[in-house]
Amino acid sequence: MKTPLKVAVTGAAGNIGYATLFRLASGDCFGKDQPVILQLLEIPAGMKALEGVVMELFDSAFPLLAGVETTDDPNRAFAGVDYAFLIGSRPRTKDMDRADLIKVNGPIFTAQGKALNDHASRGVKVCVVGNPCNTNALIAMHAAKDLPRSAFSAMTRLDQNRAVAQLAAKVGAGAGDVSRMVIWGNHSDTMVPDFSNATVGGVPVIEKVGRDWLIGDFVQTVATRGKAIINARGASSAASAASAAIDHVATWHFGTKPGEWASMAIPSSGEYGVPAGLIFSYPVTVSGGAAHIVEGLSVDAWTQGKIDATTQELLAERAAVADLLA
Ligand code: NAX
Repeated sequence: MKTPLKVAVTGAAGNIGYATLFRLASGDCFGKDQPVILQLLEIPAGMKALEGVVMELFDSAFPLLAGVETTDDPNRAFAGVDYAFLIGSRPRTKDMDRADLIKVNGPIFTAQGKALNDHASRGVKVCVVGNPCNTNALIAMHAAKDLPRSAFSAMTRLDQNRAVAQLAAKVGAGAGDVSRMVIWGNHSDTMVPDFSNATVGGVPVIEKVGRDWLIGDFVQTVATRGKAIINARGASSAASAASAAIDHVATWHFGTKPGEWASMAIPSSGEYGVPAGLIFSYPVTVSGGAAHIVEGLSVDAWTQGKIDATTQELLAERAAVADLLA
């Protein structure tokens, strides 16, 4: 039996946390032979609900679940962890704009970045889901002075998965037939779904469905899918967000398949003209636990214009939290 991996999940009693835990415990993320110890963080008000979640985990009798701990103290939640899913944060309410959201959630990620710095495994890998996830990852990374910057990422995999599903449905293929469909930039309305290298069954999607649909309905549908789900379900995406978080971390753990790309928001070193230091979603390959930005792609003017806009948004978000990055 392998040594259990220690996995922290914050906001563990929330909607996405709830959906993530059962996938982790069943081996969907780290493999069907890899035990896990779950270290679950909630705020004090969430601890009672978390007790119920833990009862359900127990009742599922998962063979791979080697332990569950719950706490409202980030220092305990992150003790020795190999992976951390930072999901918990305050959701945006009707009276809040994005700037308000950044202000209320930023300090959470300063505290959690410090706790990761002081207590996590030196090889920890952190996936930030809580919004605004790129900028929250930036804040946590700055607070974790002793961890490598490469320990931090934010999730744009849900946007990628949504795009893949739309393409597959349009051509009547399976999601597994779609390759190299990637997202650039921020996880927000300014995200850039980049279909220019995407293929279905090895054929470029542009040939299959035409550019007009791609730059029109397709991009619009992907960018506004979150709102469409809220309108239909009366609640924001949860199971699909959890599934994307599992995909993101599984790719980080196992690597990309030969020829495959994934989307991960990771610290920029200036690639494709993006200011260094921003947490920016790029097409990546992953091997040996390290994400490598796919370099040398030619970016057309339409895509570049959108990359510039999403970059400007991330710069504005960074400016709004400058006090947390000192
Ligand atoms: P919920 O409100 O259902 O759950 C959030 C949970 O976090 C609650 O249980 C709350 O008690 C807990 N929490 C709050 N502050 C905390 C803290 N300081 N430490 C630990 N736990 C804390 O929200 P949910 O639907 O689960 O969404 C969670 C986050 O994911 C939100 O910020 C949401 O905007 C974001 N999303 C990100 C997505 C992405 O693609 N990156 C997509 C889905 C989702 O919108």
